[in-house]
Amino acid sequence: MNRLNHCITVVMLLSLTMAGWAEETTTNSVLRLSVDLVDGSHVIGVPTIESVPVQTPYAKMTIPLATIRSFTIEDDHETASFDLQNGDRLKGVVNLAPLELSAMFGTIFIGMEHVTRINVSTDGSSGRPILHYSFDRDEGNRVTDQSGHGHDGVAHRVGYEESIKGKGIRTSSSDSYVTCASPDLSLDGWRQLTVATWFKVSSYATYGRIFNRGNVEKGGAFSITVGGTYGGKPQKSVFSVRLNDGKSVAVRLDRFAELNKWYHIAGVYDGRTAKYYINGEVAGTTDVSDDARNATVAEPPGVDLMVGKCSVRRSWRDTHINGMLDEVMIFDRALNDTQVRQLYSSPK
Ligand SMILES: [Ca+2]
Repeated sequence: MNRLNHCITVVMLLSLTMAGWAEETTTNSVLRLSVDLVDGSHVIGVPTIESVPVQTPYAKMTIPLATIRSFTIEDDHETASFDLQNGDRLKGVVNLAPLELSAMFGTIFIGMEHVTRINVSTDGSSGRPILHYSFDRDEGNRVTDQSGHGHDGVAHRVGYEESIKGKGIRTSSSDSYVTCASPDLSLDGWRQLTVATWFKVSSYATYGRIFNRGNVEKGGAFSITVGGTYGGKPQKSVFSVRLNDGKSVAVRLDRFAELNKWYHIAGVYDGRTAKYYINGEVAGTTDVSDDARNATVAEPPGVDLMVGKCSVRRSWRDTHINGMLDEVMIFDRALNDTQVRQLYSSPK
């Protein structure tokens, strides 16, 4: 926080030209900015501005914040690349006064020369999952989606036990897992993605695969594994996302999970980078190749979400995670570091 205070103090002494902050937006939603700073700090707050003036080589325009997904400030502190909600990408020069934000610790001003990236989110959508299985109640074959989006799952021979948060499910064989059928949950058009869960491994199976959108036979959109054992050797822990146009991105870590210990993991894809989080901290990142930036997540037809295993083939006996899972969540947005940390640190 000292570094942040120092940064903010310095910024408040700066006087940059104020330009074009007064334009109207078309929404009444409260927008929040998540601001990444050059020194590694991160601040979330409600801005006083409602739009950003941008000079491109071909036009001068004013972009409402509500239409922006995120923008990145380049090293010259003037040029910004915008990713818009409709998939458009724009690049131009921004001429901004210090950004005024109502943050948790009061009003602050941040000069753009200290900013590397800004994510825009709408109150009420950011940080809320589009699928949430809390597993707090044994409902037989049914798993009610607690997100309110109706993406209920089907439980296959799972056991319900006391967990790190209420109850969770035990998946102790290849026959115990949870599915959510396509097209109930469609990833079509998604440009960002977050998956998160608590897990505990009782013994290492071959794959240790927790989420699989699709399966190993048909392919799929994404998967996250915690690393199993194959041929006596520990397997990597991998978060991978398949993108349209045949692209993909994957983060590979050494197997980290000790037996009988709870971990929180999250996989985040934001159109530029894939990140694998362990217990609220980034454990590994992989950048998307330039030609695949902002590609949508692949959505092969007719594949289900599988939680706890990765194959529909009964002959594959060891494709599950042998242990427990809890608080399974999927978001159609890329959560930022703070939001992932909150998932990990929220009350047990
Ligand atoms: Ca639970």
